[in-house]
Amino acid sequence: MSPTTSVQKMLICCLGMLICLAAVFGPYRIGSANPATIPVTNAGFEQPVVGGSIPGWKQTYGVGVSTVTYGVTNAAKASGAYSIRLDDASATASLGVDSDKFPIVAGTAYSASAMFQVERGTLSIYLQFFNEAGVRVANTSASVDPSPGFVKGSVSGIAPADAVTASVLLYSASTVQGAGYIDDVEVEVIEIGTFENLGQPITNFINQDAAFGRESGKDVAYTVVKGANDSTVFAVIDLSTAKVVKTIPMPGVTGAWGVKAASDGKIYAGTHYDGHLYQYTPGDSSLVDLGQLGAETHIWALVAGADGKIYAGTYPNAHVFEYDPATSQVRDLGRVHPTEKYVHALAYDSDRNVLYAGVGGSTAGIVKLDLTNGGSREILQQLLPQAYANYDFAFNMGYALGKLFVRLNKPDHLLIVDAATETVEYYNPNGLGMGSRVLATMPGDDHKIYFGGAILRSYDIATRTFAVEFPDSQTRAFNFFDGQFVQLNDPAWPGYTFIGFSEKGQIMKFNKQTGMLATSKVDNFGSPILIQSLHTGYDGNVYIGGYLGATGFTSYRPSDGTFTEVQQFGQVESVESVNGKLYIGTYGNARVYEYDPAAPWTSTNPRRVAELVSHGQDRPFAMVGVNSLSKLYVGSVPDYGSLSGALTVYDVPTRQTQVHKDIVHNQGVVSLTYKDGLVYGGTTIYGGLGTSGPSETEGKLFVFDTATNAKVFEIVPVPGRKVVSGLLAGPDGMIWGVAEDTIFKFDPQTRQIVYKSAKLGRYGTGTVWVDAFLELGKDGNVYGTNRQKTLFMIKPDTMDFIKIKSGAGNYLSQDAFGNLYMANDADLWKYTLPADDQEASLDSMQASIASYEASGEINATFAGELRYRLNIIGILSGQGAAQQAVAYLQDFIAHIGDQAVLQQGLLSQSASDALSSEAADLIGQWTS
Ligand SMILES: [Ca+2]
Repeated sequence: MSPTTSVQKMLICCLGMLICLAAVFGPYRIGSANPATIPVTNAGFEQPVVGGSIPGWKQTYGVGVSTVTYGVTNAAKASGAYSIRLDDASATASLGVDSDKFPIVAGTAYSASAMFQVERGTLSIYLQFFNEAGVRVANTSASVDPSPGFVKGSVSGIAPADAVTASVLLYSASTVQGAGYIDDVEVEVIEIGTFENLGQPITNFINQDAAFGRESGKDVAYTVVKGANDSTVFAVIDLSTAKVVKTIPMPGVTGAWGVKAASDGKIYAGTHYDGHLYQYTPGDSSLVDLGQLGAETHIWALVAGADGKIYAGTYPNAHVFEYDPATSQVRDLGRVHPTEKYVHALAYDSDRNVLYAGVGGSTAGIVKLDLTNGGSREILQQLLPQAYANYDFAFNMGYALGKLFVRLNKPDHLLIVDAATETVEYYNPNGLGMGSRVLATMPGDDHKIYFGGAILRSYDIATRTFAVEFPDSQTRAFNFFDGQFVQLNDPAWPGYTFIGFSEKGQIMKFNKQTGMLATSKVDNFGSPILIQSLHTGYDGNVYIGGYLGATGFTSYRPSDGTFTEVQQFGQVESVESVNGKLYIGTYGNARVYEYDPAAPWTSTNPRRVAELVSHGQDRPFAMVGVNSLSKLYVGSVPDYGSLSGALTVYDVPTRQTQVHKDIVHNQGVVSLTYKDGLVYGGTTIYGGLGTSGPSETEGKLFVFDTATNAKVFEIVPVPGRKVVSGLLAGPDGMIWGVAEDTIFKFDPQTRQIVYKSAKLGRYGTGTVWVDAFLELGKDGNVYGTNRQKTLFMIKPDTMDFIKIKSGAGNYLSQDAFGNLYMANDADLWKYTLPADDQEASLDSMQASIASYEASGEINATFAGELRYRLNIIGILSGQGAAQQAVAYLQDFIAHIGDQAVLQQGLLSQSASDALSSEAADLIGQWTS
């Protein structure tokens, strides 16, 4: 009889016994086995009071105030015969009794706790750190509310670098009148793990605009290459070699959406989020900072005017500015549209000295500014009275040969306006888009305007017809940021050759005479890319997405410490697994891709399986997969100008999506977790960019029933908080989450908030979508990070909050070995938990199963079966049948590693790996 068969038989006959045995084991594991305790003198207040003073303690607050009293008493105690009683009857004075200072080690984490029986107000416990001079250099506190019996109050903190001693302060604040008993003070060392910087997984060439010029006798392109960690540079690229030949650092600059050449050959760059205009004179080794344009934060467009003048379009107040090199003055031409926030595009009509400003954010518009007489008016409404409101932006614009080209957005629809008659010459919503940022013309040809680039097209102004320039209709290059015709002095490229410069440092050359197309990419320079997302896949690899745009997508393999090749892909916001397939959510139209990481990366792997733009969705920040339902749940933030986010249900077998738009009114969905048939969602009050601001004031937690496919409950977990994120099916059966500064717990049974504690910082004024992430650690503690780059740990039994590191990490993911990964800008950090000196045991395995079941990583029925198997193994082991117990444990390992079991989603790969490792450890103990 095989072990499996006999176990199955025993499973049937032992059904009743399971219930009893299962109850014996604790619900989860907490921390390491035996934390080191720091002795505190007279911690239990049992030592006799000498001459009115309590050994080991002295009053430090409220000395001499008659309405505040304290003393050792036998009226109540947590242990022994005595406790200390604090009674603060003053509404203005505070009362504090401090322990003797004890030596500590800088950089070490400590927790201080005591038993409290508070009768009135609140009493607090402080852990205070002191330097060599005895000056308090840090402190952390927690307060305890009234309770009928003794309850534990605790607080934690890491000793600062200059700290040498610490004390425990028992305290009633000046504004409260706390009274009650305190006993059994305890100070423990909290073990902290180790950090390792794994480097910058993604470097790339991120440029958002480009201009052409000549320098040192060569045709060059100019652009600004974005870099994280303050590494953005102005770059000069030799177009013949596609190499960066010069860079100039731009400290404090994030990037530049506008880089254009003026008519005098000077180059200008308009930056964000600082809203500065920079000037470069070809050949110089530095830039001239012309300062911030008014109070604007983003320069979205630049265009050359007459006599070396440059015009800039800005956000968030839709201004146009003029810089005149003759006077070195910036002139504010004012707000060009009363309600729209963006001037996203500019075109200059040199024939009439007119500037066109493409505005939008909410509704597209074109403002015509007469630079001669200062007049201005919106013309898009009269040009397209039926259609203008379908667009949110006049996104790109160019002027050439008497025609104004406009890329309306979205999608990209081309509008051609005859500037002289101000009439529509081309507009067809089923026809062409513009593609390129600007237009190009060829010297000596007054008829053709060139645009696009992915497909290079021309428009003949005489015949009003379009032509595809590439000889082969299947040829694709890329839409250009700037394009020009140049003579290359190379017989292989006769006459004029079109050169286009585009995103990612891509260069195209196309010769009209020969039909030859050549593309290249700048390959000798890259800047570190900000990490935008971190998620662990079913395969145990940590998937890393870069910011901004298709900057890079890679993964880290914890098994061998290597990174996979960086792929150019959309801005990845979320990665999740369903039944052995990865799903990738990308920003821009809220797309979802299915990806098989075991197969090569090709044009069809990843393959797009859903796109939510038609439902007004843009940013799929949250995904949770449910293997047993073969479903992927996607939470998203809406498109420009909208507040209505969505929860989308994607059914894997049928590839159908069901979008629950506005599932929480006028909020976006940024966090999801699953437990027992219910999806829990957290929301942000912030919608897409370009709205007039949130209409709601408080982020919510909602409950979605997967059986009825409907939202069944909604609650504000913490009043006044704008975002609810970091949702986690906690180790105690509660749904944990973070609402700005507050850690909260939601009871799925009673649907009430059962715990709230403000431990983090509040937000500023900016938009916040994704904030916190929580993970259940292998040690049973809950780990978290937030946008403020705090890595923290919470012990579920005491709710002790320990700030492990500040400035460490944003985003959080965990590998199968229990290591945590977080981002610090462009750097990937790994945090290894302190070594667990607890040996594996059947108890520890039972606890692991309970913990994985609580977090949804083991199916409930399957968890029951695994418990059963362990119970039987325990019985065999208890009867001295060690060999049989080992055989059953080996079978246990085979069972949880069975591909069929994993594919059915009965347990996750990481749960399988961890349990296997524990079981192997146990076999090692039993056979040694
Ligand atoms: Ca005592």
